[in-house]
Amino acid sequence: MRINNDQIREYNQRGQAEHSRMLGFLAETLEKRGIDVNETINRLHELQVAIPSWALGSGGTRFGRFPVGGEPGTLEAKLEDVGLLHKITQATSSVSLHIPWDIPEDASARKKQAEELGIRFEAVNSNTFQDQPGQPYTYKFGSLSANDSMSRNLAVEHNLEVIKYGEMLGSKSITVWLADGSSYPGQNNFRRAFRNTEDSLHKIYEGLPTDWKMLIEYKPYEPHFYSTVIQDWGTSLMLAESCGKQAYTLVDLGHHLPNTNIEQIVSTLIMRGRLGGFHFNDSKYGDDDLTCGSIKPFQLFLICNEIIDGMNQNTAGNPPIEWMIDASHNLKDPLVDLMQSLEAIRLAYAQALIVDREALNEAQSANDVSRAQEIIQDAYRTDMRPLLAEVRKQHGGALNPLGFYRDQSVREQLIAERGKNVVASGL
Ligand code: RM4
Ligand code: MN
Ligand code: MN
Repeated sequence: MRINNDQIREYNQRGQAEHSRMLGFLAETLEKRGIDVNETINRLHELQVAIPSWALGSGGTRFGRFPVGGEPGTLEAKLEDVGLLHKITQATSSVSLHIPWDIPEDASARKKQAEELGIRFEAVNSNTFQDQPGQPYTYKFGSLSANDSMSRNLAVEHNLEVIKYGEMLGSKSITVWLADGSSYPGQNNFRRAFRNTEDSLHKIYEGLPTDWKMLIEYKPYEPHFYSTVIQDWGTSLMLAESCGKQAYTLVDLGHHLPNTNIEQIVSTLIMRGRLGGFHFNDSKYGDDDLTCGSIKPFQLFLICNEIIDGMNQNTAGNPPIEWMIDASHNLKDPLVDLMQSLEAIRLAYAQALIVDREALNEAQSANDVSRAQEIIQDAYRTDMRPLLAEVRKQHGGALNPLGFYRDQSVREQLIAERGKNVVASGL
């Protein structure tokens, strides 16, 4: 289904009076604080977050999956959904594919379709955490780290193939996430697993086009429960440095043990110029893949704060960070959930943009702890939502994406078009 500009315009007109009132108050408040509202609007529009192709259907847990209906059953339909999201939110101008869940059968047609929808292809993701039908060697005991060289080679070949697909679509990066690890003490040799992984990554890196990046993700546990080969940011950074300049660490918010100070990790990686990508989600316990900002919005804000501060200085020449949502939707309508995430990310970013950095720097230098805390919390407690609505409106999006989505009965229309039982590929 397609949404046209008139539908959005008509919807926005209905909310315009209330929007003007709220925006007027916020703009005045910000200007009094010496903040350039138009510049903030432009910076917010630049924050475009990719949608992963596997997040457009209902995600399951290992206990079950409850499809929402009208899910996109093909890559073409998935792109349509991302186009739809972008049309409404103006905040997600790219899509990230997972191969082989979403092999582009006709790459040029998909590329053309994406262009028409105003979206492009961001990082491609390899998948060596599942065996594919008929696969000659298993990943059961590891892929890039496997003791069996045949499994390792297969995994390397798969990653090289994923790069080929990405090239056809115009992607410029590959994300490698490994499920490799062990579940029992003594099951495997840590150093051998690390060296095998390093060696395999080098082979993939050799096949990386010169204008591409390799993003290496880490995760402390799951699916293995005793050890993970790339368990943390330090291990990922070591591997990235060992591969070369085009390799970076990717931070997934759900891939930390409880209470880890993620903002500090982000700050350190930018300082070294190695923060390549970001997977947004939220969690209470582990890799819960919940809606961004639903559990720890303050943490999200603090992370954005470090990103903005780090990238303002950027002495190590960290490249622009690749943003992506990496969530799973097992209760909510995936499109609604994604819109909530997009809003939460932009809100945290908007609040971080207005931190009074000069005053903060002075307070820090003077060891004025309470003043520093006030400055941070002052920004966090500013309701920037009217400005987010304004950014969207200026670029043709809906003042209130969720309101618009419900008003136009988008899910009902998708169900009518695609049927109740179609299920999207993914976890
Ligand atoms: C992993 C990791 C990867 C994602 C898979 C589906 O936990 O977050 O980024 O591709 O899940
Ligand atoms: Mn991830
Ligand atoms: Mn994850």
